[in-house]
Amino acid sequence: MRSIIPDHGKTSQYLALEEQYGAHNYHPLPVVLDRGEGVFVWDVDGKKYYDFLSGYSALNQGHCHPAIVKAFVEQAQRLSLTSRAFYSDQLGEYSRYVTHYFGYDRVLPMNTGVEAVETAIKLCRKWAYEVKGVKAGKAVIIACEGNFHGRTTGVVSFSSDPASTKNFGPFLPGFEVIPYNDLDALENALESANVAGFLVEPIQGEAGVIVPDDGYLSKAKALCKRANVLFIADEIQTGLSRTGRMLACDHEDVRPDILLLGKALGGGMMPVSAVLADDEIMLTLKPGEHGSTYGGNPLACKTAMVALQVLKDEGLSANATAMGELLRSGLNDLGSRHISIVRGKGLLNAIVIEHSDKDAAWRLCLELKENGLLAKPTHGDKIRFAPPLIISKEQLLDCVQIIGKSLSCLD
Ligand code: IF1
Repeated sequence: MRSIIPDHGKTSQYLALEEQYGAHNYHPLPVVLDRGEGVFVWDVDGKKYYDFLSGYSALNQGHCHPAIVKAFVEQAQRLSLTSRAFYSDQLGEYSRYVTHYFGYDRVLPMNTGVEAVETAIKLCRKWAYEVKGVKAGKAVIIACEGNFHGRTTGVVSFSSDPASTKNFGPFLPGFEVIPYNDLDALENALESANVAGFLVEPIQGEAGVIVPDDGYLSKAKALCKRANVLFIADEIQTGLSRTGRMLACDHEDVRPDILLLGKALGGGMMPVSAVLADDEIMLTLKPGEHGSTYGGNPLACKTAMVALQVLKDEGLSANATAMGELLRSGLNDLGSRHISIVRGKGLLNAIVIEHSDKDAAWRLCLELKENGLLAKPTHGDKIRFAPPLIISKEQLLDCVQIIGKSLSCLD
């Protein structure tokens, strides 16, 4: 067990409970949180931390945002779920709001991010057979090496990460995986008439915040358009102001044929995801062909509308841009020999740790925790730095100081 269980009374009691009664599908940092507010969280022993993970970018608006909580509580006390067997007063309002917000004809509401990805796969295949004219059962969707689109068996079918695939087969056919950020590979893959879609993260999050070359997204979209293939952007992590624009695709003025949103769409309150597309694609789905018990529930609709409005009202894209530049320059100015790369866009960033000890990134995260900042390694030597987008300049500089101080534990 790599983590060092602290000897705080309460903390170790909670760690023991999860150790004994929970599945061991995660290896969390040994900290037990019981309160969140804005960029801060507190543990059960009353210690305060900066949250530099933001619930994997589900907390772009910060913890327990007052306006989002208010809307959530009011709706929860009024009507939380109707199922789609009946209409609700919130779904129509939300559908108009979110389609106008992003400029699409229609929205299909789901809950988790991976459900939005699975929905997009079905929608893309449906469109391929009924509009493009691909031979029945032959549709192919192109994905990228290093992708992360969720954890269902269908979606891990095109994962290149052994931790996501080992002993979970057999897998869903109909996918071709090509190198990320490689337009020649995409052009070659698009030569087949059976290709229905290209599913891509504008920045690969789990892979360690891999930012593709400028122009990759716009050229990829042009190649897809020329091949009559749907460009499907997974903006579940990169969207909603996280990279300094409302969508990461906006950096290159790319309009996805199918847009996937999740995480912060729920304002950190509950899972809310969405698939957005125009009529030609979305109306291929007929009643009874797809759905979900909670998809489009009134509580999610109300919460998502306020979560989206907060992004605009509080100028979170601009703040993510400014604070991201400050963070990357601050980290580079530390001049630490332990940091080999600082990369990211907006407030989706990562550092790569250079050290002989393979557990160095983990040890650094333990030291950061002791110094009041929570972050966690991804894929061993990378640490994602993704605070809530509401973070102030003073708070950001305080965090850079904490990171600088903590790096000495690797000397
Ligand atoms: C875990 C990180 C991973 C996502 C993109 C779809 C989904 C995700 C681009 C699925 C989810 C989460 C899942 C969580 C860790 C976190 C994550 F990059 F954000 F850190 F794994 F890559 N598309 N990402 O990032 O959304 O079904 O989870 O709502 O599984 O450990 P979901």
